[in-house]
Amino acid sequence: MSQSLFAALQALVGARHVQSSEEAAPYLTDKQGRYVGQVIAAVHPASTEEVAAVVRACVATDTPVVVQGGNTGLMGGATPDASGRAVLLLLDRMNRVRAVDTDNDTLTVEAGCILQTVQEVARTAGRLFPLSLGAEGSCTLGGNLGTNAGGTAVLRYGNTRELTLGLEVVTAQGEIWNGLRGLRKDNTGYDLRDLFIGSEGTLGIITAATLKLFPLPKAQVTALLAFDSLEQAVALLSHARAGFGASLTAFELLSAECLALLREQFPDGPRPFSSARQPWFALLELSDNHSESHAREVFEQVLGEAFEQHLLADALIAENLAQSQAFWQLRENMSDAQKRAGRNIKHDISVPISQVAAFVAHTDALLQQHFPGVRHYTFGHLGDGNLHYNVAHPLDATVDAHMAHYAALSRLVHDSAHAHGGSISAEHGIGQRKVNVLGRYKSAVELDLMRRIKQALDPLNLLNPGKVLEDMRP
Ligand code: 2HG
Ligand code: ZN
Repeated sequence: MSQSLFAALQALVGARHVQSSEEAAPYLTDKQGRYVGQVIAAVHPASTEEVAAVVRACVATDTPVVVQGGNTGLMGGATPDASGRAVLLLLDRMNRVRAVDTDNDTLTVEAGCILQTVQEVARTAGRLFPLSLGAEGSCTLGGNLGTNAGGTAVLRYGNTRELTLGLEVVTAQGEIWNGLRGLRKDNTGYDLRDLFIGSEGTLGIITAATLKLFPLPKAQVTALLAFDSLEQAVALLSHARAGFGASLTAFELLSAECLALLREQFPDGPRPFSSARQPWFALLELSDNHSESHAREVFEQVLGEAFEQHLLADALIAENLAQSQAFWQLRENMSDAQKRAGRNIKHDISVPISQVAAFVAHTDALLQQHFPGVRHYTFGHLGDGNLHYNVAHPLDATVDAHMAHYAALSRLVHDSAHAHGGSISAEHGIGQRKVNVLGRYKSAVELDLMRRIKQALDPLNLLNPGKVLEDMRP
């Protein structure tokens, strides 16, 4: 069976574009090195029609289909299981720009485009595509859509879902839905677009999208702020939202522990505030559609008021692009700094911004009580109420001993986020990592609705089985 499917796939996309499990090894381990899969084949179709034909061949042989973008996800959502039954679909050959419409401020691109390329295409057209995240040099638009990626500009522009007007999708039956509409208003029934976005390849294969473009800002001001407490950072955020309005484009948090880790892991990197005593820092960015001088004037006024009202302890304002990039480098290196320091227990929770300080105080204390000595690396998208509440091993324990507590420790963190009105995953999705814990936080009604949607769209349960929801194969 699998031999004839392999040959059928070769006939559909060309023998050069079908790899064996051994040849596809780099795609079969997730970024964290936690999951390792096996496949019948990895297939690289060149067009939507070829994707549809591959899906039909898989349906005919009852073969699961797992789609993968840049393999930068953190939840194992794009890694096939170890059974070797699935076909892995890679859209790297589908990286064409289909249309740029500057009057409509839209861009239509295929799912295999690298995010950075999408940003560059927009820039060349004199526009901004604002989705921005650490992995942008290697993650793909398809992966961003599949996971409803967030990143560092959500505060101003929203998640991938808010940046998308239309989609092209290959269904679980191998049909093509052309929903590439460039409409900002369309009330003609159920919103299929928003259903496919964030479904992690479990409801359909997104092959192209029509994206929203924005004006390129004329000037940006970046500052690194220091705070005496998290409450103070939250109060400053509120002040900055009121003062800057829609010009506030980023508000990213780093704890003092994070800055210390960055200095340790990137000794040649930037070292702002290296002798500061404050426990919390935030990277603030303001984008201005007038001019550099206007941006700085507004910035200084709002920050001046903030100092008067004791809403911050200190501020470093980037004087030029190089300094601004250095501040951003700190933030973007944070995930890698932790990776270099060894495995840790990661979270991407969100809570209402008004609950952030209470959540951190409560959860830090709880973890010290149950897992004394664990080290907290809390950073992330404070402007969205989304924290990477990551926990590293105590210095007197091994990484392995710490990782053995993964489920119990995460449960405390997730329970705490839930109790503070939050979510257990604001950004990284469910993948396979969180499938088993989802039921604890979603009501039976909500889970049942999700299962019924999955059954309606993918009755044979062939699309990325076992991700988001437990594997529903009989
Ligand atoms: C980030 O915001 C990413 O840098 C990764 O979402 C977070 O590595 C992490 O925990
Ligand atoms: Zn993040």
